[in-house]
Amino acid sequence: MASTTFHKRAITAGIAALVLGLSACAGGDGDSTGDSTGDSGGGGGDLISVGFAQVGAESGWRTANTTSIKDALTQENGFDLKFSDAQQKQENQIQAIRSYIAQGVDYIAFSPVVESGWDAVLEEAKTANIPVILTDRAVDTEDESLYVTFIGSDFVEEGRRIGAYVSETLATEPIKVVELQGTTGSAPAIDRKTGFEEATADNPNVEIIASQTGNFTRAEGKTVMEGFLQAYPDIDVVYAHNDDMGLGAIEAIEAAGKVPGQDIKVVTIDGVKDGMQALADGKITYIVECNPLLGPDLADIIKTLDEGGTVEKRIVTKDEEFDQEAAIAALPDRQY
Ligand code: GYE
Repeated sequence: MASTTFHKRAITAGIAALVLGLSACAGGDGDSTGDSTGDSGGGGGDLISVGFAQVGAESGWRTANTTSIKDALTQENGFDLKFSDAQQKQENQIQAIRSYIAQGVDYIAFSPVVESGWDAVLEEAKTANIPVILTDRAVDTEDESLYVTFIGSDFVEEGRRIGAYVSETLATEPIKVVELQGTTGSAPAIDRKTGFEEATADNPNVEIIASQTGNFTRAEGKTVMEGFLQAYPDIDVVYAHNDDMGLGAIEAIEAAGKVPGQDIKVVTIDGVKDGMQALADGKITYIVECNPLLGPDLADIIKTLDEGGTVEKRIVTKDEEFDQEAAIAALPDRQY
């Protein structure tokens, strides 16, 4: 597949040079990080054009991820990046991908907001000979030829690791756990739930009494937690699928006159600055990291493919985990 890609780009490079020559007088200096409807010209014949369809700006993780992508896929680094924000809506993402196909970009990369429902648009990209790279989140498809590679964390493993911490450290006596799930139907929400349940299944002290989506945002995490606090007076642990929902839950816990970290323990996934600060302050009790800095690897993958090379079908990024002491040590050098 990679060599097909290379040929396609080699051929279109010739055509692009012609088109650029003709359209140069039309101006269009091309905002390389403009939205998907921006002009498709964009700076210079031998740049690799990449359409990136981002999920949204729902969390600190996402903001760090977007910065990483934009910082890596610069013109200086050989890229013409077209970037779009789908505001957590699948239809917006599909529209952005279609627009990248229409513009004839060299590569498409995206982080699918939900797992299912991508086959049709990915078929269109395949027909147009545009390689697709999944970053961060997976798609659920039977046809693996619809994408070149998937780079991102192992979300089931993240759930398992936080579950193991809860089971081994917090559940030495019976505990009641509430779960704040990520976006319904998204890979990280599905997988982090699965991993946590797996790791706590054989400990009868762990009882998950409620589980609801907070859509990965601080505001919704807070609202859902307010409801949980009213319905269940005896919550011991909050398992939030990301830091932002955990931080929203902390606001709700404090507003209810309880002390996070003491009356109710909060454990989360991500490890962004605000989460790590709350861990250092004792308000969050444990964090399993999810590394958002995927930009440099994405740039490498595309360059490799562009030179006719091949890449692994699945590239798993490494994540650490932090308690309070580790968070205090890590914070001064934390990049995001
Ligand atoms: O954990 C969450 C974000 O897909 C791994 O999406 C990502 C998740 C991340 O909104 O904060």
